[in-house]
Amino acid sequence: MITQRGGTRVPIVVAGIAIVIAGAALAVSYNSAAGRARSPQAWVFYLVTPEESFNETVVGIPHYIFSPNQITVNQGDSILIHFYNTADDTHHTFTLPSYQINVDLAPGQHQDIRFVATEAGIFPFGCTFHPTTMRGELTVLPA
Ligand SMILES: [Cu+2]
Repeated sequence: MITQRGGTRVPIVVAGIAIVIAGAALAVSYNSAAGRARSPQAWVFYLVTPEESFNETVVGIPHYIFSPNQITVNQGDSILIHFYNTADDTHHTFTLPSYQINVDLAPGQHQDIRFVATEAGIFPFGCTFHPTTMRGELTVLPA
């Protein structure tokens, strides 16, 4: 008798927990879908300046790049970029002319860059010291 009572209660409890979890999952997916459509997002990026493995003296171009080199946000979003010059022997800049941003860092330094993506479009950014290889694009999707 005790085994039967326990046997009937466990499935009911399990079903109840499953319903609560399913309801929470629906609420999360509904809220995130609504958030994407209506409210601005706050983005945080870490931008670093690694070296590619080729010998820049032999190849004849700098071996520095931006990582990442593609940033995509929605119009109206706020952006925080933690920009790190990870080189130990050269300056690097993060230069985004369309948003009037030009940050020059000495080796080993970092700086936070904050702005709001008010204008939609595709905006090139680069390093003024190594424009051949240190380049990327900020894509701001229209609201
Ligand atoms: Cu550079």
